[in-house]
Amino acid sequence: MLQMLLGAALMVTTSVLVAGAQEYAVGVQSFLPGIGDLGSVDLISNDPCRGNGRGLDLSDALGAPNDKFVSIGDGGTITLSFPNPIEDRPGADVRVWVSCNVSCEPGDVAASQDGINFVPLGSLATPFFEEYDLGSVGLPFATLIRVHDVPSGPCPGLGLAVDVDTVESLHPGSPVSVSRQSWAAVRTLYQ
Ligand SMILES: [Ca+2]
Ligand SMILES: [Ca+2]
Repeated sequence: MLQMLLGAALMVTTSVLVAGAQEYAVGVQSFLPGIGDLGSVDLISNDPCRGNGRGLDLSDALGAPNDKFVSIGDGGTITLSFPNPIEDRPGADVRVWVSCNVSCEPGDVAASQDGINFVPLGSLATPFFEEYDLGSVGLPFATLIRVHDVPSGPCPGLGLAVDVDTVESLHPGSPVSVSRQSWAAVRTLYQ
């Protein structure tokens, strides 16, 4: 039994050492569309910032950044899920990718571990992407990231709703998190 436990401890150490690369949002956990400026957008040019609107396709907010955006509607909210929990490690842990027009249609970002309680991470108004640190708000990990559009942006006529390209997990937790939880559970049983 003890040897098995030591083996588990060694597995945890190995997993920490080989922790993986970035991951991107893979699912829409919930979507509450706002009213106005709702749909998908293909970027034409960053200079000047221009896009072509089309029908709403929520998959445009998933995967690697590709200049295809979901404009979530004025006052809308989209919550995205990931293959693995996002862990707090040194520096920023979450990168939210948005359009060049976000300063005219700002939003805010929050993180959740359970889909019920969301902790604000900060505002979203910097073109292309903005980064957030889970540790700065006391979260050791998060499983969901929510982007909320601040209603009625500061540039009337130039777009109302934040355009979400994707959300990136800079510090995917698995298999580290699973190993840690398993080890903690085993150790509790052993004691
Ligand atoms: Ca961090
Ligand atoms: Ca996209």
